Amino acid sequence: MKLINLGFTKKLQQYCLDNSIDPNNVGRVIAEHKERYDVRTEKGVIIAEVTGKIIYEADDRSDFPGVGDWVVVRGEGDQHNIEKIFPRSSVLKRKAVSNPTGSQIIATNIDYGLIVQALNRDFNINRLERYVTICNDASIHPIVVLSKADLVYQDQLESAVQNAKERLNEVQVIATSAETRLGFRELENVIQKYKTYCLLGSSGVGKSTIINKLIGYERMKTNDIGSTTNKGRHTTTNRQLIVLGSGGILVDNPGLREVGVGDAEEGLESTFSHITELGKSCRFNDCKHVTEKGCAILDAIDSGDVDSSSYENYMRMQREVEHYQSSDLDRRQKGKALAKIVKDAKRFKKYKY
Ligand SMILES: Nc1nc2c(ncn2[C@@H]2O[C@H](COP(=O)(O)OP(=O)(O)OP(=O)(O)O)[C@@H](O)[C@H]2O)c(=O)[nH]1
Ligand SMILES: [Mg+2]
Ligand SMILES: [Zn+2]
Repeated sequence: MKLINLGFTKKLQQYCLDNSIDPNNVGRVIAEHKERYDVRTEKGVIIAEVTGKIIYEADDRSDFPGVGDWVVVRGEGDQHNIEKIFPRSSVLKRKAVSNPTGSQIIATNIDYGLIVQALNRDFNINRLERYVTICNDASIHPIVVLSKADLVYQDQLESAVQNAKERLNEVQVIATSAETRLGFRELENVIQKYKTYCLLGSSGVGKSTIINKLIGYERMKTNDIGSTTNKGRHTTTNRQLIVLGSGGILVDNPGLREVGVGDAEEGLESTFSHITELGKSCRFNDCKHVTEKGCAILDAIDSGDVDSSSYENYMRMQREVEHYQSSDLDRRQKGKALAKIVKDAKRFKKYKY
C-alpha cells in the first residue's frame, strides 16, 4: 500500500524533503500495544519499538507515538525502532476531569471525529457538546452519529436528531442503524478518500459495528448481544487504524468512560461562539453573565435566542477548564520547585567536596 493511501499529505512529503528523510523509512502507526507499535509502511506492517532518544526526550506521554502518527522506522530482521515522530496536524487527547497528568493520546493526525451515541440508552446532548468541544479544540471536524435507530420509535429518533441539530448548530448529525442500514449511505458519503476519521463514544454504542458495516465483513470484534455478563466491559481493547476499500481511513477506539474537556478553552470558544460573541457585546466589561441585569447573554436566554441548558453546559465546562488550568499551573510550579531542590542538592554536593 502506498503512503498516500494511508493519508500521507503533500505537507508531510515536503517535510521529508526538508529534513532529508527517505520515504522508504516512513510509516504510519496503525496499532499500539504495551511497548510495541504496528507501523504500516509501503512494504508492509512492521513491529517497532521506540528508541531511547524518544524516551529520554519525552516530557509527557504525548511525546510517545500514538495511533495515527507518521514515524521514521529503521532496523532489520525483527528488530525495528521508531526514531522520529513527524509533526502532528492534530492530537486528540483524553484528559481526566481534574488530573492534568492523566492525559493520554487517543489518536493523532485526525481530520474528522465521528462522535457516536446510541439512541436507545446513551443519547445525552450535554455529552455530545462535550465531544464537539474536544474535537473543535483539537482542530478536528466533528460529525455526530446517532446509532441503533432500530431500537427507538420514529418520534424519539426525530426529536433526538432535531435536538442535536439545534444545540450543535453547524455540526452534521446522521442517524444510523447497523440492523436496517439506515444512514449508511450518508455516512459513506461523508467519508472521503485519504482522510482520517476517529470514532469516539462510550463503550457499546456500536463503533466497531459501524466499521464492520463499512468494510463489509466482521473485521472488528464486537460485543455479543446475548452476553449481559460483558456489561460495562470494553470489547475493543486497543486502538486501531484501518483503511477502507473506498479510501477513507478509520480509527477504532475502546469506549471512553469519562470525557474531561481539560484546557479546551479554544474549543469552548468555537463550539459556543454564539454565546461567547454575545458575551463580548455585554455592556458590563467584567460581567460574569450570571445574575447581572441587562446582561446580553441572560437577555438572549430570556428571549429564547440562547438555549438555557446549552448555556449551563457551557458554564459547567468553563469552570472545568478553569479548574484544570489552575491545577496544571500548580503542578508545574511544584515541578519547578522540585527541580530547584535537585539542582541545589547537586550544587551543594559539588561544593562540599
Ligand atoms: N440493534 C442494534 N444493535 C447494534 C447496532 N449497532 C451495534 N449494535 C450492537 O451493540 C453492541 C455493541 O457494539 P460494538 O460495535 O461492539 O460497540 P463499541 O462501541 O465498539 O464498544 P467498545 O468497543 O466496547 O467501545 C453489539 O452487540 C452490536 O451488535 C444497531 O445499529 N442496532
Ligand atoms: Mg469496539
Ligand atoms: Zn453578561
